[in-house]
Amino acid sequence: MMLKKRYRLMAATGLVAALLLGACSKKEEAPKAATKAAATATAAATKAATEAPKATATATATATATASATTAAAAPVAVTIKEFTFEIPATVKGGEVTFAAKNGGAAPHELAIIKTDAADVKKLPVKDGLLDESVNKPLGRTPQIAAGASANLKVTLTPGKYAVICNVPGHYSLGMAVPITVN
Ligand SMILES: [Cu+2]
Repeated sequence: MMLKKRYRLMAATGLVAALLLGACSKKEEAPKAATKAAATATAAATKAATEAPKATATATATATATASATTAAAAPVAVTIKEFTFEIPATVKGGEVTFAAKNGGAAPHELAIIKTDAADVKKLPVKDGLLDESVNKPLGRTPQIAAGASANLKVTLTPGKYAVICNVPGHYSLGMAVPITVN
């Protein structure tokens, strides 16, 4: 809005200057200089008028893009992984969810999510030192994340109860599971 106003003002000023200079040239009979000045002012006014819609269009496009990005995806859910737990919000909003996981621990970890109504998500069936994924199949998981590194996991979650777990051998048995609720 401000840009548009400024350009309009500039265009108007240019036109007025051109008209005044044009008028003066007749009175004072200095046609060449006045005509040249008028031409320059007119050109400036035309340029300003041409550029004004462009500036407005760009501003509008940026605003639209920002608005759709906001409605398309919720902000990522920040997760910090530690030995042997996850710092994660207890509830997240359903739909397309992005977990932005940072490994703040010393060992490699992963973030996997399973659907479970279990009262204690640390006591799910285990097999060979792992959470038994034939019983609780992850809906999604990050690759293994090195200490200090980050990874995102994008999953579509319907409302209900879930658990975020790490199934690097031995980690689940060390209690690496945290319940979360999706609203
Ligand atoms: Cu782990």
